[in-house]
Parts: sequence; structure tokens; C-alpha cells
Amino acid sequence: MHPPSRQDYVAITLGQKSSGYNNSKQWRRQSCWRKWKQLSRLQRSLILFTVVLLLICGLASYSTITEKLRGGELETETDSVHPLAPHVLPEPEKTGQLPRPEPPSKKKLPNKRGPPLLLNLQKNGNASNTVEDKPKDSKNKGDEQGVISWRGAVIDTEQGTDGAKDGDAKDDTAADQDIKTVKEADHSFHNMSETELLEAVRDSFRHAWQGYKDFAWGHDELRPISKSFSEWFGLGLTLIDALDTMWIMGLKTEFEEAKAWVSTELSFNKNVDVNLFETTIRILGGLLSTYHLTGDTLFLEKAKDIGSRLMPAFNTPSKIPYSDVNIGKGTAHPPRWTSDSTVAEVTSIQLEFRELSRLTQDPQYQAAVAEVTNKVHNLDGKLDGLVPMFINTNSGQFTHQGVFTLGARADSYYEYLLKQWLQGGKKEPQFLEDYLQAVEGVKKNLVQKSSPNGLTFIGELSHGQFSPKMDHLVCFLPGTLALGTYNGLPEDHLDLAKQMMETCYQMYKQMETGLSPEIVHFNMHQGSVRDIEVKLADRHNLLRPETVESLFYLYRFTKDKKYRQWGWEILQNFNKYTKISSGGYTSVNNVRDPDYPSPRDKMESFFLGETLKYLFLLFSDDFSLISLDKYVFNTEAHPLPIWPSAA
Ligand code: DMJ
Repeated sequence: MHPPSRQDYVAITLGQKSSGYNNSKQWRRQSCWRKWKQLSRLQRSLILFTVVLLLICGLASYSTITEKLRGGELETETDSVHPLAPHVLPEPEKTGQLPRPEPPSKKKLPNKRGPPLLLNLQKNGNASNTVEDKPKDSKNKGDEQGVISWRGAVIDTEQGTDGAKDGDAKDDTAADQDIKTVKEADHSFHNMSETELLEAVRDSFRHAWQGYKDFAWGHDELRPISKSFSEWFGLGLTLIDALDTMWIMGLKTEFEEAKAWVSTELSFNKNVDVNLFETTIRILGGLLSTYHLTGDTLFLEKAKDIGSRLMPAFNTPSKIPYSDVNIGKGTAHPPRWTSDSTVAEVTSIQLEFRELSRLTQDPQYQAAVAEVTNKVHNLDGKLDGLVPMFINTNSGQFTHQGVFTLGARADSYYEYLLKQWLQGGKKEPQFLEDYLQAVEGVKKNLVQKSSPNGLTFIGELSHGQFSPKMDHLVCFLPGTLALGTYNGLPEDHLDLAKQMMETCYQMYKQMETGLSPEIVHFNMHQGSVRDIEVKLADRHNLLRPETVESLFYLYRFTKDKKYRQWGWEILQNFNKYTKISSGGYTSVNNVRDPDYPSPRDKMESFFLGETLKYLFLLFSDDFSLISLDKYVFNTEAHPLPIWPSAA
């Protein structure tokens, strides 16, 4: 017998619905229900468990199949991808000091508008615009010239996206693929003149800018696949970060349209919480450097405005600034979950605030950041000049002590020690002392060699325990070390820089896409098969600049052309795996899968602010273009002047 309540339920249900149902359906349902009720609780549990298990397996295999289908449908095997750039070109011009280029206003602008293959094909209507629909659309339109894969590469339609060929490509060993990439890059690099290399970077910039302009104008970041944007602070982050890059590249039209937006649309009078560090390095830094390069006071006025709005961050019991400021309300606060700030963040705003004081003759900015510097200088808890990652805004003490890294949360502390010393004309010995001590601390505690090939890397230390983990962020270090040696610091800094540079390059080269993951782990045990391991969660690439940044410094100081070649390979792989045909570049989830690197649908502002700028400067023979005797780059690649000796 069913309990009364269940009978009621059945009766009411059937009664309400009976006119619409046929009898056999009713009967089957009642009979099934009776059988179900006759089962023991154990039997019912077993059946339910099996059903749930089957559902989970079904869902999992559905997403795998979907991904495979998307990968198979959307991509081509590497052999069928036509390289974008390599025409046969004259021998490279002889290097040497060329006359300093005129500023964009006086300069003859390049005629070329936009990437040759991609935009032309788009104009022809042969390429659809998103990763998801591109090959399907192209097939439907019966394109005979070739379709464009989501990578932005042109595919031979006869080969199409044939699954078997995909499979063949996958059978290649990683080593084979590495060799292929290098050979291709080698060939095109040696055949390119300086002018061609520079134009290739300009093309990439134009392509990124076009996507931003079409789908994200005035917003923080482009989402190139969904053809939309994301907001972080709502301050046109990409546009401001890219201003000085456009000026340096001589992209006058693009620069003027961005300047018009800054002039008419940019307002900091907004009820919005911004991150002090990110706003300082990207917005304040970007405005200050653009002011210096152009002499246009619009940018100085905007810099003063944002600088003064960031000052409430320093109103803390310890004078160590909070991470977040509301630039409209003039209030500041730490993150919701802690009263700590990040050490790199509070110690990497100094170049910008010091420069703001010099320009405005208002000492408050420099005084605020100098107080932070001095506090950190005097703190206990360092290890041979290495700093922990967190500092408390109430006590002013380091927290989470005993953990040391040159990666996230500590990286630019070291960079700004050297660069403040340079900015001030080498007159503030405290910076130099702290920097030299830190480099010794790195050598003593964090430098190790991998197995089997002996790559030099910088690991991490946690309570005395060494971990062979290295963030891509650490690849700023070769450039900083080389800059130090160029300015008279020990030669062995440059030796370490060169070794580290090789390692950072290998972090790209040894990946199947030729792009570095966010984090790597090095093997240290004798008999290891490969030097570099990548954990599943660390396989993404955010279009970060640190390696090309260091390549730029190493090339300027050594003039060894291999650094340019490495930069060229990296640019080509960004073009191959992250370029979106409708405009923009995307960060990717998986640098180990050249068939489906899995786009993340975001173009970080530093790709235009830093990555492409450093690549452009790497390929320029004109060393007076942002001379390293006259400028220091902030940690977002915005050049700020080295102070004249009178200052
Ligand atoms: C940039 O915002 C800066 O270079 C910062 O110092 C580190 N992170 C990103 C780039 O990776």
C-alpha cells in the first residue's frame, strides 16, 4: 500500500492532467512507480547511484567530445598553416646608429594600414569573426582562396580541417615541433631587414588596436572573441597603457584618436575602487611618460589629477598604503579579507610618485612613497636582502614571513631598487645597497641549475625549503641585472642575466606552441628526462612582456643578434596562436596544445603597453630611441626621464 500522502499526490496529478494524457501512458507511469516502490531501499540507492554516475560520465565525455569537435573543426594541422610574414626580402641592413627618428608629428608615416593577410581577407568577407564560427562560416561561403583559422592563420581550404591530418600533426614529438618552429623562424628572421621587423610589430599593434577600437573603445580591456570588453576600473586602461607605445612606433593617427578620447572622455571623478599599484604603473605611469615624449600638458594635467586622487591610500596607521582607493570618494581600504598589502605593490609605485613631485614641485607624492621605502628598508624579516611577500598596513611589519620569491608579489621590489637609484642620478646609496644585497641573496638562496641540461633558474624558498618553481614574471630579472652591469655594477650580474635569459627563452621554446606558460617547475634530479615541467593549472599564457623586456635590454647591451631572433620567434608564435582575425589578441589556457590552446577571450592592456613596445625597441637599431642613458622604464614599460643632475 502506498502511504496516503503518496496516493494523494498520484491522484491529484492524474486528475489534473488526465484529459490530456492517453491511458497507456498513465498505466505505464503508474506501473513503473509501483515497481520502483517495490524495490528495497538498497536497490533504489544502487540504481540512483548508477544513474548519477552515468550522468556524470555522460557530461564529462560530452565536454571532451565538444572540445575535440571544436578543436577539429576550428583548427588545421601545423603543416597547412601558411606563415603570415616571411616574404623573401633583402639582406638585413647593417646595424649602426641611425639618425634619431623625428617625433610622429614630423615623421613620414608608414603607408601600410593593418595586417596584410588578415584584414584584406576580412574585407573580402571570407573570414567570419569568432573562434567558434569561423571555419563553419567560411565553408558555407565556399571560400576558394583560403579560410582564416581562429589563430588568424590562412588555411588551404582543400586541406580544410581534416581530422586525420590533425592526428598526424599530433604524432609529431615535441622535439620535432620545436625544431620546425625554430627552422621556420630562423629562415624568416635572417631574411628580414630592420624596417621589416619593425613593420611586423607595428602590424601586430595595429591589429590589436583595431580590435580594441571596434569592440572595446574607451573600456579597460578587449575581449576579442566575444567582441566585447571587460572593465576593471572603468578608466580606458588599454588606451592609456598604449599611448606612449603608439608615439614610439610613430602611429600618429592612432595616437591622435586616443588623445582625443583622453581630452574629451577621460574622467577620474568616478565612484570607483581602483588598485593603487595597477593604477599607478599603468595610468599614472602611462600619462607621465606620454607627457615627456610629447610635451603635451594634457597628459600632465591628467597625471596630476589621478596622482592626487590616489593619495588617500597612504592614510593608514603605518603609512604603508592600502591596496584600494576610491578615486571619486577619496577613501581607501585594504582587500576585504586582510589588512595586508603586497610588498611588490607598495614598493613599485615610487618611480611614478617621485616623478610627479618633480614635475609639480609638490613634495607630498615623493614624501609618501619615500616613507614606504624607508620603512621597508629598516624592517626585520628579510633574508640576505630578500623580502617576504606581504606587509601589514596597521603594524607596518612583514607578515607571512619566511617565504621568498622573485615572482608574483615581490618581483618589482627588486626592479625598483635599481631603477630609483638610476632615476635619481645614482645619488641615493640606500637603493644601491639594498639592490646589491638582494642580488647576493638571490645568488645564495634561489639560483639553481636544472637537469639534464643545466638551465639556470630562480626558485622559491619557503621556511628553508627550496622549491624549483619559477613564474614567468621572474623573467624581468635578466633585463634588470643587465641594466645594472651597464651602469657599473659587477660583471657577474650580466653573466647571471645571460644564463637566465637562455632559461626564459627555453620556457617558450620547449612548449608545443612556442609560448611560455605562466609558471614552470624545473627538474633537479640527476637522470631527469626534461628540464622543464608544467603543471596543468599553470599552462596559460597572458601575453606577458617579461621575456621580451629582458631580450630588449640584453640586445641593447650585448648586440648579440640571437636575442632579436628569439624575440622574433616569440612574436610569430603570438601571431600564430593568439591572434584573432576580427581584431585583437587573446590570452590562452594551454600552451602545450598547439591544436587547441584554448583562448581565454581577453587581451591584457600590457600586451600593447609592454609586450609590443619592447619587441619594437628590440628590433630598432636606433639606440637613441628611448635611450637607456636618459630614461628608466617603469614596471609597465613607461619610460620616465633620468633626472638631470641639477634636480
Ligand atoms: C605588468 O602589469 C607589469 O609588468 C607588472 O610589473 C607585472 N605584471 C604585468 C605584466 O606581466
